[in-house]
Amino acid sequence: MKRLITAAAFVVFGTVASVAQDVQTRLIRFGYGLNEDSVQGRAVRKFAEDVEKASGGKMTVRAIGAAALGPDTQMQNALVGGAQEMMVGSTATLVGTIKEFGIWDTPFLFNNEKEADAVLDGPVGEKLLGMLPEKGLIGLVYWENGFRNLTNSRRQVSSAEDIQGLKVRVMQNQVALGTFQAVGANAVPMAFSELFTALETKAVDGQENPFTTILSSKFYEVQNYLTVTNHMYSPWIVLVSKKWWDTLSADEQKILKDAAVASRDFERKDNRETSAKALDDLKKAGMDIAVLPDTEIAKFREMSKSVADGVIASVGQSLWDEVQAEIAKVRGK
Ligand code: KDG
Repeated sequence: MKRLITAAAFVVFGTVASVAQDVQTRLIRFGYGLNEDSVQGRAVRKFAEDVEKASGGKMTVRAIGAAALGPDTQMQNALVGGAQEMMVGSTATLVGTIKEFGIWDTPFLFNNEKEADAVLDGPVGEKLLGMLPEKGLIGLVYWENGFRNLTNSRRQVSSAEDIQGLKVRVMQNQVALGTFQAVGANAVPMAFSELFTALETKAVDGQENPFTTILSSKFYEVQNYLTVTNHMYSPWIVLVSKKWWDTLSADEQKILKDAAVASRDFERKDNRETSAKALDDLKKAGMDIAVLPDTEIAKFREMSKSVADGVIASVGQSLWDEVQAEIAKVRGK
């Protein structure tokens, strides 16, 4: 009798276990644009560890950094075509496909990370993720690139006027372009993967990115001046090929979703904990660092107000109002 119960128990638990793990052997090529020693690289490796653990080693994530699989736009196309399974990159390069993502590049949209997290992880952030499947992409979560700051090789920027005439590389969409045109820069849209060489050859004078990205990309080797502006908050987005996603079981999709959420929290924490040290390391690397005075930030805000008008015209008043309402909920607390 005891053997019968044991055998029955094995069948039940064995079946339950096999049902809980409807997982095939999978190789997931996960591309990203920053160097391996970066917040992006560390978070992709964290994601890989969690996926492999949760799948009993059946789902293997191959982290491929430094834009080895191409710039963000090329990786996005590879995901749509099913030639690559996953990537993390800028939402900025999605704007050509889904214009609503341009809202995240509005200058001075968020005042702090708390607002960014609440809006990106809230109903509006989810609404924009919901627009991706019809374009062949699945958006799992937002990570953090962070608040962007200006570097250049020509002069320290101590006023909004000092930006005038600088040839500044910007992300490839109209919002980022308009932001720096509004303050008189000669703004040049360019893929991130081409940026270091463009700075090194002086094809452009400067660029703008968060401290951790400036450090991990070694921009201090080709940029003399860093001006703290915090003019824009940039999210990253973890994307999956829909063509490939649709071949996965519910258990496999849950493993990826759960690991994506854990990697989001890990990456944001890592970025925030290492940001101050990154600024210190940039100073130690010899960069001339200044903070743009509040009076000049106010001028930057005023000069770039027209950019927000352009965003509203592009994404619609309704979505803009939804974002503002979500921000107000956090600001009000
Ligand atoms: O692949 C790296 C880019 O996704 C990311 O760094 C975007 O901030 C970005 C930029 O400046 O292009």
